[in-house]
Amino acid sequence: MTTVRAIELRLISLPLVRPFRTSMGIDREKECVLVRVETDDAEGWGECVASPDPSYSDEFNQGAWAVLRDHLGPSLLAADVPDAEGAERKMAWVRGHRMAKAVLVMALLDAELKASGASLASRLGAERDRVQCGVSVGIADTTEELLDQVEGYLHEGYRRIKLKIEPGIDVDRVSAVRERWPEIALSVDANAAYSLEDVDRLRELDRFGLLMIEQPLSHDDLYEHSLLSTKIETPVCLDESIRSSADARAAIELGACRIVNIKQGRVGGLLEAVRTHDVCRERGVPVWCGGMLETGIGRAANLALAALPGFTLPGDTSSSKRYFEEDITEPFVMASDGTMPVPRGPGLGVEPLPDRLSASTLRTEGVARKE
Ligand code: NPG
Repeated sequence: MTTVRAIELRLISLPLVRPFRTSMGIDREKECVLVRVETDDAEGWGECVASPDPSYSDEFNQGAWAVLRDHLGPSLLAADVPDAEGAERKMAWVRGHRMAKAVLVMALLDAELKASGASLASRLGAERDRVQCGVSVGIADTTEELLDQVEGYLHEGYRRIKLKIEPGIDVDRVSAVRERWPEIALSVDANAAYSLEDVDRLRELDRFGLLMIEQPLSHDDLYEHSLLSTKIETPVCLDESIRSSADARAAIELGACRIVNIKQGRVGGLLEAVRTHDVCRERGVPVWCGGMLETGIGRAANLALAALPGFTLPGDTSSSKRYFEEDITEPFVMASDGTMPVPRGPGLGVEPLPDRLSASTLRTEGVARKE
């Protein structure tokens, strides 16, 4: 049992090394909410995966800030919280807002584990000490530029290349990459940009031997994905549509996907991410760890999660330098064999560097106790 003494919210912004274009738009910097909690025993950090705008999901930074400050934070502040599962239960009265809940789960787990000396990886049930890394390549202005980027990433050792696609910037680009590198593990991600009317176009991708097509159709339509899955050969992987372990179960039972991307923030936290992993594993469905351009805080959590046994495909867990000139933690570095070590220290195993943190902070606010 511990008491949550203080919760501090912090909005930070870091420039990205290169703009990241997807079918949803272009990100030029990483802006996100960090949370620091203080309990009786220790301090813990969490990173919220929400973006500045609600294009990937219905959550966004200012919304997460408001629900953390006015609802979720006060539910935990000054409360006796037995552990992170207890915190989940105390927050369960708030419907949705999974990314906001997830950041508190992460920060409380970090504090709890720092106090006990255990690593997040061991707490979650990790079985590996290194994970396989893939990289997600944004939509480039030209095919030549895309080929140059892919070449650079392959040279660094990435084990899987994922190409962002959208209607019209798809078959030709994939074809060019496949022609140049016939053997690499290659996948595509549409971020919900297609509809069932595009089935002929999507079928054209079948000839490239892709590992998967990620989230081709609407972010909230399992049924249509189940129909599409019978019409194309490329395995469908779901990302946006899976917001909980129950969603994963429904998607698998409906035949809506054959692979699941797990992002702890999207499903409401690291503990629900483990449940989602378990649901998939029991059904023989491979999972991999998605990425949301995280700083070192969220990256540490992703690496711990990706070390669980059901994560059999390389994740979007790339080196810090693929995103940032300077991260807010010590940078994560992928080895030339395309693997990255899982942090082993207590809790997340990383700390924000004070000068980097203050240089990137846009604003901070403490959660106030409810009268
Ligand atoms: O390497 O962290 C990464 C980026 C991986 O493509 C990636 N993320 O749709 O999964 C996605 C996409 C994303 C990034 C979505 C940021 C939302 C925000």
